[in-house]
Amino acid sequence: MSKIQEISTAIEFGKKKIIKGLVDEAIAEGCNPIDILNQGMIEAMSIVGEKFKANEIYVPEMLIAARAMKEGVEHLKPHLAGDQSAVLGKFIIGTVEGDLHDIGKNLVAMMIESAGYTVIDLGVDVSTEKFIEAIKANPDCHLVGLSALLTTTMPSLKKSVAAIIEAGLNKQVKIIVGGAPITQEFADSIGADAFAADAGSAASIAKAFSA
Ligand code: B1M
Repeated sequence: MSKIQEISTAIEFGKKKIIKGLVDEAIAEGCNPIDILNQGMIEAMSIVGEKFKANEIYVPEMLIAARAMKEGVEHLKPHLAGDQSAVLGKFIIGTVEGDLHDIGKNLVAMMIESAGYTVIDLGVDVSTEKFIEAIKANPDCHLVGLSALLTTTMPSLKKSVAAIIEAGLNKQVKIIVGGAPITQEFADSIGADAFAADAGSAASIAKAFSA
C-alpha cells in the first residue's frame, strides 16, 4: 500500500493518532503535498460520504474521520503554504447558518491565506446578521466567501447573499460561494459574483478580483 493510500485509509477509519506520522513519512518519501491532500485526504472523505449514504457508517464515524482529516490538514499546512509575502487584503469567510461542515471552508481559508489575504474566519453556522456585521466592521475588506455543504442549507446561503445585496454591501465586497451542492447556475441565480468549485479555484478567483 502506498503512503498516500495509508493516509486515506487512516482518515477513513478515523485513526487520528497516526496521521501526523504518516504525513511526515509521505513527505519524507517525496510525495507531493497537493497529492497527499487530494488523493489521500479529500478522497478519504468522499469514501466516508459514500459509506454514510449507503448506511454502512453513521454520524459518529463521519465525525471521527473528520477529526482525523483536520489533524492531517493542520500538519500538512506548512507544506502547502504559498508565498505569504504578498498582502492582497482581507477575506471574510464562513459556513452558512444551520451548517456545521467546516473542512472544506477551512481548506478554502488556508488557500486564501496562502495567496496573501488576511482571513477573517467567522466559523460555522454563521447567521446572515453575522456576515453583515463582519462586512460592515471591515470596510477595507473587499471579498466575502460563503460555504454550504448541505442541500438543506442552500436557502441559508441564498438568504445571506440576498441580505448582503439588499444592504448595498455588494458594492464593497465581491461574493464568492462554494460547497459540494453549489453550482455555477445556483450561484448565478442568487446573485453571487463567483462560484468556486474547490479551494484552489477560490484563491485564484479572489486574486483575479484583486487584480
Ligand atoms: Co455531513 N453530510 N452531515 N457531516 N458530511 C455530507 C455533506 C453528505 C453529502 C454525506 C452523504 O450523505 N453522502 C450529506 C449531505 C447530503 C445533502 O445535503 N444532500 C451530509 C449529511 C446528511 C449530514 C447530516 C445531516 C447527517 C445527520 O446528522 N443525519 C449532518 C448535518 C450537520 C449540520 O451541518 N447541521 C452532518 C454532519 C457531519 C459531521 C459533523 C459528522 C461531519 C462534518 C465535520 C466537520 O466538517 N467538522 C460530516 C462530514 C465529514 C461529511 C462528509 C463525509 C465530508 C465533508 C468534507 O469535509 N469533505 C460529507 C460527504 C462528502 O462530502 N462526500 C458529508 C471534504 C471537504 C474537503 O470537501 O467540504 O466539499 P468539501 O469542500 C470542498 C468543495 O466543496 C469546496 O472546496 C473544498 C475542497 O477544495 N468548497 C468551497 C467548500 N466550501 C467552499 C467555499 C468556497 C469555495 C469552495 O467559497 C467561499
